[in-house]
Amino acid sequence: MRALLLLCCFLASLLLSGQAEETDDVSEEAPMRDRSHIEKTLMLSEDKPSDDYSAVLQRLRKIYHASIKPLEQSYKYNELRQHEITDGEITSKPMVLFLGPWSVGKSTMINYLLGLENTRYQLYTGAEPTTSEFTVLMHGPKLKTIEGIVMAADSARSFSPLEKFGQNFLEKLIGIEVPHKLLERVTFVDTPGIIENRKQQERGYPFNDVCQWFIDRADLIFVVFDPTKLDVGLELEMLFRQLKGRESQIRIILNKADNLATQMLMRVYGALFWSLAPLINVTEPPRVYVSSFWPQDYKPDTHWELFLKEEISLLEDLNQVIENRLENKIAFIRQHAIRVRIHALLVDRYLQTYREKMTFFSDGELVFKDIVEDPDKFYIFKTILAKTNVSKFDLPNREAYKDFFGINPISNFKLLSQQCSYMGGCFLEKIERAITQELPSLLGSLGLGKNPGASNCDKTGCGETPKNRYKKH
Ligand SMILES: Nc1nc2c(ncn2[C@@H]2O[C@H](COP(=O)(O)OP(=O)(O)OP(=O)(O)O)[C@@H](O)[C@H]2O)c(=O)[nH]1
Ligand SMILES: [Mg+2]
Repeated sequence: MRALLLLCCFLASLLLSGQAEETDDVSEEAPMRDRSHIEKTLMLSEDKPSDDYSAVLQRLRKIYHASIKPLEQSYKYNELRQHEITDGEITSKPMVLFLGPWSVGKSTMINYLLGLENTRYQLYTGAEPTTSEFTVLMHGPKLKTIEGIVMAADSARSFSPLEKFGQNFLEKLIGIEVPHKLLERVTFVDTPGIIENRKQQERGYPFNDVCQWFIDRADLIFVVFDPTKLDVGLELEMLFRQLKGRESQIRIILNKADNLATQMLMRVYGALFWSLAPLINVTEPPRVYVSSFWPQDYKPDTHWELFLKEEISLLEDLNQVIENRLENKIAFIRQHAIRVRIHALLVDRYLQTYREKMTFFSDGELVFKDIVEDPDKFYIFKTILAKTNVSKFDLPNREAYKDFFGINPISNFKLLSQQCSYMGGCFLEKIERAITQELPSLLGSLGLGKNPGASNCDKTGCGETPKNRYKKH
């Protein structure tokens, strides 16, 4: 069966590569597309000092260390969400992530946006599955490749937490430093394409977990499709499950639209929505860009004006992310702080309940097991909702606390009321001050705090759920 599948794949890639010879390859003579709209939309010729925001980022780092991290560590938040924030992450540039099935043109698109094709910097592309590494394209003074193990060892970079995915994965991680203007403002991440009949374990590392790590941190996520790969299999379904909660960062790209006649394109567009609809659970449909992101000139008998407009819209979208990078970073840290606060309140509530139920003769383990098994019987979550002005949509999954307390016995924790010091104040007060005052006023100091009430939000009552932060075109 397996041999048959492999044979099919081989034949399919032969067929595709045959096609590619006719249509896909960027031959020497193929007329190249004018790139001026890219330079113009991304304002690449303008000299923007890259470190003019560093003062704000330093301030943000300080708030995080002084007001958020103590509570995060004290209640082991990292073991609940596996999300530890490093300094590198606070000061890092916006990340643009490319995901999608194999051979849909992700690497070609990165080459095109950066103008890398036919240079020694270009990413390897081809009609068969080509990219096998998570490739991070960053800015650097000269072309340099950095091994995954080196990237993970360098705590100044935001990639050091990736070490936890193991050595096998680090061999599949590669950094490329390129002296390119756009990379002074963003970091691109190319990923291996999804192959439906490949099992996770065949890759030798937890592919889905790694994807999730990048998804959680990306500022913009391009999910690329091509007209020949619209079917949704288990792997892609899994990917969309992982994208849940990041809907405002997702942009769907129907690439290689230059390959199709208009009528066909309309059908394919409809089919794409039809396949994706069950996977995307939001009221607002995702933004879909239909174009061809490669350097060859648009074919004259296609709707090239539309493709060009779509391309410019996508570039404007990218520009927005660059422009909003500080607001997004502050919003991201604030959202993290809100989650840490809720987690601390919950652990505190579990602990209070445990102490209330304990008598001199009770078996501590049994009493706590009872509470963890059925927290609703003890009104744990309801009390948090009623007393602390937390949105019910922000409450974490109850089941996660069974695992959490499985590895962290309740006796390891102190009550919130005991986490105060004479000089430093209370951990809870500090994080609340960060959420309601310090972070909103840092946002306001950018001159962009459009919400006049932002700095007086009543305890976490405002803006708890992230807004769609990017303008749509
Ligand atoms: N006609 C057309 N072909 C394209 C376009 N973009 C990419 N291609 C071709 O599609 C093939 C696959 O491109 P890649 O960039 O390697 O695709 P990928 O998504 O990175 O693939 P993996 O790394 O295997 O996941 C190459 O032969 C490209 O020349 C496009 O806009 N139009
Ligand atoms: Mg690729």
